Amino acid sequence: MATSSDEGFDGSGFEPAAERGDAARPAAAERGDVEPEFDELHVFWITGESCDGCTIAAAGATDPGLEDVLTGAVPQLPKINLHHPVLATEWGENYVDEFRAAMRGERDPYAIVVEGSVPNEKLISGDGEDGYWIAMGEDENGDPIRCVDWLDRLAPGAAATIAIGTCATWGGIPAAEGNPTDAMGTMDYLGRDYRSVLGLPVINVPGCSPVGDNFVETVAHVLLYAQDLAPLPELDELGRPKWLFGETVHRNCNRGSYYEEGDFAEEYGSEKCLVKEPGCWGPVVKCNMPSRRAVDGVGGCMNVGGKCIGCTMPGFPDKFTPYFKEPPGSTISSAGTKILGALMRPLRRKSMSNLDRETRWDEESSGIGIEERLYEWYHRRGANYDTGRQDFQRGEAD
Ligand code: FSX
Repeated sequence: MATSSDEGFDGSGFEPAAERGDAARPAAAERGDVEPEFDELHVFWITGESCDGCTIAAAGATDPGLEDVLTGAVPQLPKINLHHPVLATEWGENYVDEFRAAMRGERDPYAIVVEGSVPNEKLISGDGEDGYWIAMGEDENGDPIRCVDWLDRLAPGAAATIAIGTCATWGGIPAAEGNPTDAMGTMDYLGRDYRSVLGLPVINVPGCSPVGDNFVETVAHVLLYAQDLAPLPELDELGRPKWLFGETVHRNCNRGSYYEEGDFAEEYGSEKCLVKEPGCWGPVVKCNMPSRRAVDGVGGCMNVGGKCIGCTMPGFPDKFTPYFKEPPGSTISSAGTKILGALMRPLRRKSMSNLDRETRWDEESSGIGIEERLYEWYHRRGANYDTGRQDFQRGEAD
C-alpha cells in the first residue's frame, strides 16, 4: 500500500484501517462502521514533548477561528467535541474517561491531534515498569498510560490524525542533538504507511510554533472532505497541505526585491534582505508565514524584522544552526545577485526618476536632456505611452 510519492499523497490505495489488520485498534476500526458523513465529531488532543505554543497558536487562529469551528459557526462542519488538556471543562478522571471511551469505540467517529514530539519509551523499558517519559491517566492496573499507548490505541481508529507544530511533525526542538528521549515526529512513530479510517496519512502542519490559521484551516478542510463536501486535501510527500507549504518563504517575503537587486542588510534592524546578515534561510524553507502572517494577518518573522530559521522544516533545529550565520548555500546565489543588482539598481533609479513625476507639472523633464530624450524615444515605441501631452507642452503638437 504505497500511497506516498514524490508527487505527494493522491488518495490512491485507500484502505480503511479496519481492513488492514492492525494489532492495536479500538472497536470502531474493527467494525469498520465509521461513516464518512456525520453530524458530530470528537477530537482528542494527545500531548507529547512540547512548549504548548501550538495550542496558543491554534487558539489565535481567525480564518476560521477555533471558536468558530467549535461553536458550529462554519457552515457544513460537524459539531466538534474537543478534548484538550487546557481547553476542556472536565478535569482529572472525568477528562481521561473520554479518552478511555474512545478506546472502547464509544466516541466514534473521532480524530486525533498530536502536539509535541513522541518520546522513545523503549529507551526506558518498553513496558513502562521502569518509568516513562510522558503519560496521562492510569489503566485498570494503576499503570500510567503513556503518550505512545494513547497513540497506539487511538490512531488506528481515528478518522484523521493531524500533527500540529514541528515537534509533532518532525521531532523539532525536543529531538535536537543530545536529547535524552530519542524524540520523534508522529509520522516517524506511526510509520510512513499509516492511514487513518478516512484513508489519510498523518497530516503534518509544521511550524515552531505553527501559523494557527494553517492548522484550523487544515482541520476544516479535512472535515469538509469527511462530509463529502470538499475534495481530498492535497498533501505533499511528507503529509503537508500543499496549498500551505508549496512555496518558499522567499516567494512571498516583503524583502525579496532587495535580494533580487543584490541589496543585503549589513546589520540587524535593516529593512533589506537578511540572507547574508544575520543569515536568513527563507529561499529554501517551505512556509507561508510572510503572506499569511502570525495572527489575523499581523506579524510573521520577516515582517517584524526577524529572519527565517527554518522552523517548519524537517531537521529543524540542528540542520539550521548556528542561526546567526549566513546559510552555506547562499554564498554563490547572493554573489550572483550582487553583480546583477549592481547593474540593475542604477538603471531602475533612472527609470524611476523618469516615471515618478506628476505629468501636468512635468515641463522641466520634457526633452531637456539627452537621457530624457532617449527615455521618451524608447517609450514612444510602446503602444501604451501617451506622448501627446508632452508634445503639447513643448509646442510640438500638430
Ligand atoms: Fe514544539 Fe508546540 Fe515549537 Fe513550541 O507546543 S513546535 S516547541 S514553539 O509550540 O510543540
